[in-house]
Amino acid sequence: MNIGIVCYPTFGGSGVVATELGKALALKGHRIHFITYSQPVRLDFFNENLFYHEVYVPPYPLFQFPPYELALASKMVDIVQHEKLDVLHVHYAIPHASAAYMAKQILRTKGIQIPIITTLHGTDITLVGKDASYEPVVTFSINQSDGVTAVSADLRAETYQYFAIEKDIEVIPNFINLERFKKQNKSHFKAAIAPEGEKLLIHTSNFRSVKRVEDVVRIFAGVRKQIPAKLLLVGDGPDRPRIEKLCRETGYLSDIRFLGKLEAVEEVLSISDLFLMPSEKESFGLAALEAMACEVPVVSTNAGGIPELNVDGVTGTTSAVGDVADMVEKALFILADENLPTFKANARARAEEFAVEKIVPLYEACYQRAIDSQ
Ligand code: GMT
Repeated sequence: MNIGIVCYPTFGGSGVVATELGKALALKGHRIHFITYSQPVRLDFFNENLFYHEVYVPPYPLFQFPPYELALASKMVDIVQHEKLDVLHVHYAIPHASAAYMAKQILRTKGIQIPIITTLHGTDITLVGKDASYEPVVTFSINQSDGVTAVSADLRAETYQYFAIEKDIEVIPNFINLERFKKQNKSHFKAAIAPEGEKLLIHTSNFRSVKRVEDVVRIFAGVRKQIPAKLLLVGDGPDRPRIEKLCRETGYLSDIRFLGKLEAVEEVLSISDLFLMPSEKESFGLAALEAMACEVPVVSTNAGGIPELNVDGVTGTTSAVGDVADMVEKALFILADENLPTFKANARARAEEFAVEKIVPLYEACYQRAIDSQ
């Protein structure tokens, strides 16, 4: 198939899923055309089936808000027409689904039919999309899509709850490349960070309030009071200054390291013992899946779709949002020497259920159904 993929190219989970999907499809022989405003971060290797088309928004003094959606729709029209695409797959409803709808209508006037698949990733529904400023457009463009997928059953349920959706929404979970995300031997790194054999806790995110990074620090402080431990914080974002202040206040600053936006996150995951995900909302929790693939169990909340990944008492534990005391207690239980090996093995086994090879065919089938129904 000749497939157009529209996504946010930055570090966010939706962009990572979209890019990894495109790479996996290209390796299976499909021709993949990425359409976005800058090179996707994970589009990091050459393959004869991968193409990248940059959306340029010409500046003009009149535009307080440059009309990206229009430039994107125009680019989609151009690429569908000239690269002879069979299907357009847009990731994250806002503004990609409505831009795709406009492109589809323009192409129809030229006698070209193009099916649109929209994948809902989470905040496009749970935070941003249901805001009255966007809701009518989000509802309309989801209903106008030829196929709709959501990354968890919880996100599908929430979409039906908050929007008047007439379409079937198929659940296709996040997936993982188990070749890249596996436990690597990084014992020299572990010896440098935890020379006394301290337990290593880790959190990766974009440091936005929905991630509740303060709770990460509080959970760590609770664990650190009981046992020798270190905390690795990967990523960056708007809450970082507040988090640094809180780290100082705990008195454990010397046991906490901010590693920034590491690309090879699998290397630090490989030396970690426990992943912390105390999110307020999380449609799936791709970061937790990456950790689990590297044999790192997860202490998380039971928010959104997280329990569809992290099985309470098996691959880690789940707690109510904000219940730091419970998460401390459960972290200490998992980290106990007699429990940790079982949790680690279970985490990897669960991650294997989300292998890229198992999930990508679900998207291929979804494309084929949409193409056949035109
Ligand atoms: O987690 C984020 O804030 C980024 C966000 C995105 O859309 O880029 O991630 C969402 O999509 C990921 C991929 O499908 C999911 O694994 C994340 O759980 C989801 N984040 C939230 O729902 C907060």
